[in-house]
Amino acid sequence: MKLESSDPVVAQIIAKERVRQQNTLEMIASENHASEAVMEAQGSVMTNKYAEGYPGRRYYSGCEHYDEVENLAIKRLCELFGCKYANVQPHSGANANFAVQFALFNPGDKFAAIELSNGGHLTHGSAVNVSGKWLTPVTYRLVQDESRSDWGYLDFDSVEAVMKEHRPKVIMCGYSAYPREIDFKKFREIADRYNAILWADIAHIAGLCAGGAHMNPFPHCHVVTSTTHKTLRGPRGGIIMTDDEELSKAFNKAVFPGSQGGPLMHVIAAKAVAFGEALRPEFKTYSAQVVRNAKRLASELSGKGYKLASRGTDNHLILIDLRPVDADLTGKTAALWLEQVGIIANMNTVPNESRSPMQTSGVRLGTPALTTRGLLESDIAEVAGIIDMTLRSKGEATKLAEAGQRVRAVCERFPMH
Ligand code: DSN
Repeated sequence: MKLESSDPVVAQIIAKERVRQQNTLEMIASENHASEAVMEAQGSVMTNKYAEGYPGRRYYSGCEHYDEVENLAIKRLCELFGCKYANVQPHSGANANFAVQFALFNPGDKFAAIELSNGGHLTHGSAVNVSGKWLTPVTYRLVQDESRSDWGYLDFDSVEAVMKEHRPKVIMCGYSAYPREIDFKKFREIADRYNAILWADIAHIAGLCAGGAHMNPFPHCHVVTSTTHKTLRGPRGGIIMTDDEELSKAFNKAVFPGSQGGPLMHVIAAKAVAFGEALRPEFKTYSAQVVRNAKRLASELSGKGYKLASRGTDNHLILIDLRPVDADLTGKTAALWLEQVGIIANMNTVPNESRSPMQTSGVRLGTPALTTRGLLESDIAEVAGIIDMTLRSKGEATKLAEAGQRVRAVCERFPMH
């Protein structure tokens, strides 16, 4: 029986969410709109089966089509990133990272990662995450000196210094709020000098790497983890990739039976669809446009007086420091006003943050979802104008209402498919 007849209450909630997505501009840098084909695979009969184990080595009968779809997902993913081995079973990016840590480390082992306040992720050694509680992160940072032209860029001197002092067995790179290109080759040179494993978490930029709009982590990184639902535009999930056969065996064991049970085979089917989409030429065009749109957003907002982390962007996101425009405006209030007008964004800490992570002085904005809806640079200029109007509104109802009307006009021009 169709959902609408069997459970109209849930059907209505889903219908309302569809309308919300249609009527708002999604600018959370880690979100996107998956295709109908991805959602169809995810909502299919593939949800009905247990398939613990790996293709050809399952614990339950009846897995032939699950083997087929998982092998296809692996093959497409390896082709996409030019690597030899992949595990497509992690339920999320955090699960992928946990499995890699479970495979590589003993409790207490050291690894180098960026300071969380400089754009890292909870799973990269935060004190409240297992990676910070059971392991020993030693941290590098971004260039702090604002008189330098590379202010806000990765500080490779601090990476080298942390390797020299602590000799961790792993260097992690890849970030949640870093607007610049990551030089994986340079990281590898440092890793080689200290005989360390180089691990990139490309959750945010995976789609840009796949589409050629960002340097590919292969062949430079020994291990690469990612989510599949951000710039890669697939279903929510995680992946692990490597060129090293021994490491790949260790990661497979760490995913199952190490840290997960039955894989989400309907999600793996949807991952296969998304990887297939990302292999098409249109995806190259998409990822290049994501970056062009983010660059235009950055230049428009800079031109209106906003301070941006690292003064701009090379990828899909920008980080605005609100303090020079309005010293009293917190990231929390800014995100609230933006939501009121129909622009969905998140508050974020900024370099030299003076407020708590629950208030922040910044807002993070991304262009992956708007680009999926078809917005080009000139449309992004209009969006930047609306953002400016909202952030300078002081919360006045008439100004927010006018900004809201402008958002609705943009939404109507770009229907969600
Ligand atoms: N929550 C994701 C983000 O927004 O960057 C990272 O996991």
